[in-house]
Amino acid sequence: MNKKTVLNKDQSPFLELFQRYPQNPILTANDWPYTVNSVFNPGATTFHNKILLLARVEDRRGLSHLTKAVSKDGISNWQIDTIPTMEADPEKHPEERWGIEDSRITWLAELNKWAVTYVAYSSDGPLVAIALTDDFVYFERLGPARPAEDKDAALFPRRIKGKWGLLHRPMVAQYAPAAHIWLSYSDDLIHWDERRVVLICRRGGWWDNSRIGLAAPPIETADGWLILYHGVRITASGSIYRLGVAMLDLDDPSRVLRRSDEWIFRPEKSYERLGDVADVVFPCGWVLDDQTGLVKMYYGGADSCIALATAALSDLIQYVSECPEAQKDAIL
Ligand code: BMA
Repeated sequence: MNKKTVLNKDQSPFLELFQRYPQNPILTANDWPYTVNSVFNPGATTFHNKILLLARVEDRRGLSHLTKAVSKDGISNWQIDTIPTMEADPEKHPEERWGIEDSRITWLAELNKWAVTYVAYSSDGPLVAIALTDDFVYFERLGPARPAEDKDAALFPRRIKGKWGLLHRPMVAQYAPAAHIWLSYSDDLIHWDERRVVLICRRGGWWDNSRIGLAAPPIETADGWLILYHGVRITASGSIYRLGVAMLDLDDPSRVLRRSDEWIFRPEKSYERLGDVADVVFPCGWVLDDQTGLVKMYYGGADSCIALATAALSDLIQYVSECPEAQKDAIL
């Protein structure tokens, strides 16, 4: 356990960094302007001084698309597109045969555009695709960045040593059944190489022992790149998706400086424990308010709804700075 932790006195005797919005969930299928099965796992960003979510919407066939919801306070009065914002286009992009899922949004100041990394569900399995947009109406698809099977990807907001960096989670036969977080670099956001492993699943009884994946895009801090990731443990009654944090070196993000031993957020509430897939908290976006220093984390609950939890960035940084140095090569 960390020496110092942040106590959420109002909610539980446990040590909590993130505080749930009491009226969670903030968005469900019932809020949608058209008929859907579920809404969950949204990417998130700031857009014209509002919070924009790009929700994963699963239709009643079981296939997903992305639809945006915009709100001034990021909590209520969501304006939701009345038709899908970004739909799979399997004719032009065969890799999107079975839909598009789980967006992560990064503002790229150099291009004056947002990059949306998303999962294209191809007939070979899920793969990582990237699109650029400046209005969240038209999306310029750059095509697959990584072949199947690969997902949980987000870009760093700026070039590192002249190259774009992408964190992602390939399934690599050599390391099966575990799945780790990797880093690839590109000059042009289209051709990706120099892949290297960054964060590994821990073995044995750990909470993140079977699969891990990046949750939200990295946040740049003076101490390094702060990342949030989900970790899966498979149990006799199914998988549990929980969250951890790590700090990566600013100049070489394949170097993990610190990593939480303990999970920092887990399914507890009924909307996280019960749904289409039980016991899942799955963030794809967090938004930092520069004025208040608060991070709003948007996450899917049990693959069925969208919920919100907030933490002070300074608390997250302090917490991770007291975490152990990462044992990168423990498994490989
Ligand atoms: C992962 C992704 C997520 C989903 C989670 C739990 O593999 O497919 O979209 O929320 O499983 O079902």
